[in-house]
Order: sequence, then C-alpha cells, then structure tokens
Amino acid sequence: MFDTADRKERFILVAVDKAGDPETEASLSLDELDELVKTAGGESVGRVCQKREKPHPSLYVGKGKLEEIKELAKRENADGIVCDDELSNARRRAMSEFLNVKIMDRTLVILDIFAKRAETAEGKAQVELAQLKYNYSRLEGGGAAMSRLGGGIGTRGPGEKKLETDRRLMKERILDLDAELADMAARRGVMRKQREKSGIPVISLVGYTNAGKSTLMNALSGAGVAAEDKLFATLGATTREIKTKNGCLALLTDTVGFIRKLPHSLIKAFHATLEEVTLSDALVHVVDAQSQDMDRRMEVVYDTLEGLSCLSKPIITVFNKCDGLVEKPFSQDALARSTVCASALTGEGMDDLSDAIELILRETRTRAMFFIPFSDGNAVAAVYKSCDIISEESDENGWSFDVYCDAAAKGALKKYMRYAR
Ligand SMILES: Nc1nc2c(ncn2[C@@H]2O[C@H](COP(=O)(O)OP(=O)(O)OP(=O)(O)O)[C@@H](O)[C@H]2O)c(=O)[nH]1
Ligand SMILES: [Mg+2]
Repeated sequence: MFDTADRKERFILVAVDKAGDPETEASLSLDELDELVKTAGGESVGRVCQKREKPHPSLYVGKGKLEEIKELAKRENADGIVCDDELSNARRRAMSEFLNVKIMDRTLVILDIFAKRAETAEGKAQVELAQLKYNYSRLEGGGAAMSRLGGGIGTRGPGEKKLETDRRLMKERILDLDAELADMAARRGVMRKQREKSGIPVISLVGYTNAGKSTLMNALSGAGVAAEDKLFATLGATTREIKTKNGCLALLTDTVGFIRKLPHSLIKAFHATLEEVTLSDALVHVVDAQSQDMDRRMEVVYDTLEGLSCLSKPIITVFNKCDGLVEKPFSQDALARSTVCASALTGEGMDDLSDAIELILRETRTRAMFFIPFSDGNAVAAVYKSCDIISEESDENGWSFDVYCDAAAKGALKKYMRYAR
C-alpha cells in the first residue's frame, strides 16, 4: 500500500515461462504471486507471461514485451510491475529506465510480507537482516532503481520501520543484527539442550505455506497457535508437548511455511528457526490436499528439506484438508514412512496420525526390561514418568517392567536393566 493507505498499489505481474516447463507452472506461479501481492496489501491489475528459454540477459523479458508492458501499465494506471523471479541490480535498473515505474520482484514482496508479520524480536531481526542484505547488494552503482521504489511495498521494515538505504549505515546495521541473532540463537541453543536432556523426541511440522500446519498443531496439542487463511501466518517456531493415544510423549514444533522460489536471503536469515527442523527426530509433512498445485508444492517442500539436509529423517505425510473432498485418491507418498489422509479442521484422521507418530516414536526408542526392587521408589517413579510401559508385574523381590525408553531413561536406570534391544 502507499503510505497514505487509502489506495492499493496496482501492479502488473510479469513472468518468463521457460521452455520445457509444463504450461501450467508459470500460470500457477503467477496465481501465487497474485496471492502474495494481495497479502502485501497491493492489487494485481494485469499479467504478462513471455515464453522464452531464459529471462532476457538485461531486461528480464524481450524489448517488444517490455513495450507491451509499458502500454498496459499506462492503460491500467499501474504503479509498478512485479517479476516472478529475483532480479539482479542490472536488470532492475535497465527495466526501471525503460518503464519508469516501480520495479519489484517476488523476493521483495515476500520480504515485505515477512516484515509486516514478524512479531518476535528474533523474527524481526531475521527479516530486517534479510531485507538489508537484499537491498545492500542492489545499492551498488548508485541504487537508482532502488531509490525509484519510493514508498510502499518493498520499502517497509519490520513494524513499518523505514528501511535504511545508506550503504555505510546498512553495513553497520547488518553487523549488529548478525551479532544480535547469534546471541538469540545461542540462548535458544541452551533451551534446546535442556529439552534434549529431558529425552523427549522432537517432531517438526513442515509444509508449504497455508497447508494447515498451525491448525494441525492446535488439533494435536490444543496449543492455540494462530492459524489463518493467509500466506506466512507463522514465522517463528512454537513448540508444545503432545501425547499420542497410547501415551507416547513428544515435542511438536510448528515452523515457517515454505514456498517456491523462497528467497535465499530469507533461508539464510531464518536458519536459526529452521534449525529446529534440522534437529528434530522426525517430520510431519503437511500437504494441502485441496490445492490444484499439490504435486508441485510437495516437490518444493522436498527440495527445501533436501537443502536443509533433512530428507533422511523419518517423514509422515499428512494429506490435510480432506474434508470436502469427494475422492481421496492418495497413494502412499514414496518419500514418507507413512501417509495419512486427515482434516485438522474436523479432526478426521487424527487417530491415524497419532498411530503413525507413535510408530515412529517407538522407533526412536529402545525396548528394555528393568527389574527394580521395592526399596527404590524413585526409580519406579522414573519408569512411570519417562517410559512407555508395555507390561509390568511384581514378585516378592520387586517390579519388572517391559518398556520402550529413550537414551536418557536407559542411562538413568542402567543398573536395573536386564536387557535392551
Ligand atoms: N477445509 C479445511 N481447511 C483447513 C484445514 N486445516 C487448515 N485449514 C485452513 O487453512 C488455512 C491455513 O491454515 P494454517 O494452519 O494457518 O496453515 P499454515 O500451514 O500454518 O500456514 P502458514 O503458517 O501461513 O505457513 C486456515 O484458514 C485454516 O482454517 C482442514 O483440514 N480443512
Ligand atoms: Mg502456520
């Protein structure tokens, strides 16, 4: 929006459809860009898609297409254009000189949304750093195209703060933010160590943005996390304890959603948040089964997970939003240990998901047999607290427990262990 806030900024969306890509990819990607622009408070008033092997080296689209865009922008009284790929400084400058309107790209829009959404100190610092790094690299050569952004989308910092555009001050701020974030990450590391000590396995919810991760988090844990029909409703990570039907404990973490062409500057800035994913024992991949674009989105999630070196973790795929679907034709997701059809909204399939989680939790644990004399009430209490008891019996000497336990419990009760496998 313009800072006057009474008129929405109007944009022409521009994409290059790489030859060989399925026809629909560019149009689905533009649908998503449309959604992103709306989320940022703007409005799209036209679309131009040029079929070409690669974006034009200096102008993104060919010169003829740019003339067409110029006409369209004039006719639609557009404030600017948004290109579906990240633009280099040179391309942005050349396009800006040619079109003389605001030149944006997908990354700037995503960064703008994140800037508006960031709530925690860490989230705000992460977004500001990503924005500064993006802008800093584009200020070389005078930054004429950046300064032509004027106000509105692409120029707002977290909390509507005006973004710094002086190179020296930006550099200083980048260094400060790097240090601040390292501090916050260290503090979070301490909290994580405490959690690890508790021995409770950690499961992360991952998936495309708006797939229903936070709704599922609420359904499984009663957490009360904000879930909205918006892109990037969740930015930071929230962790809650859950218990499966049969009493297995786990910590469930809700994280930021993924999207195609997720800006590199954001992935880097969000590294600390995404670390929660990289350190978890298992992943629940939440998929919006009502999305037309489901297969491509799943690919994007798997590519992102691969980039985070997380593909070897056990994965449960949840085809969410199955309510309202007449057919549920889903086969097993080949990359997942198990696949569940569910609706976080109606609760359908939650028992199946709970079973699937339990199965994986049991794999992260060892089966052990403890014999504990009646005299050690504390050890008996520890078994009840931290083990999944399969069976228990007593004789005149004490209690025998057949359990699943994690490494911490196994260590603590070692002297009573009869066998483990
Ligand atoms: N019909 C239907 N809608 C759902 C279901 N689960 C979630 N939704 C809706 O989908 C929208 C997005 O849900 P969220 O839980 O915020 O999605 P998210 O994956 O956390 O999204 P981000 O945090 O933005 O990445 C909300 O409007 C939810 O009400 C479901 O099972 N069925
Ligand atoms: Mg969410």
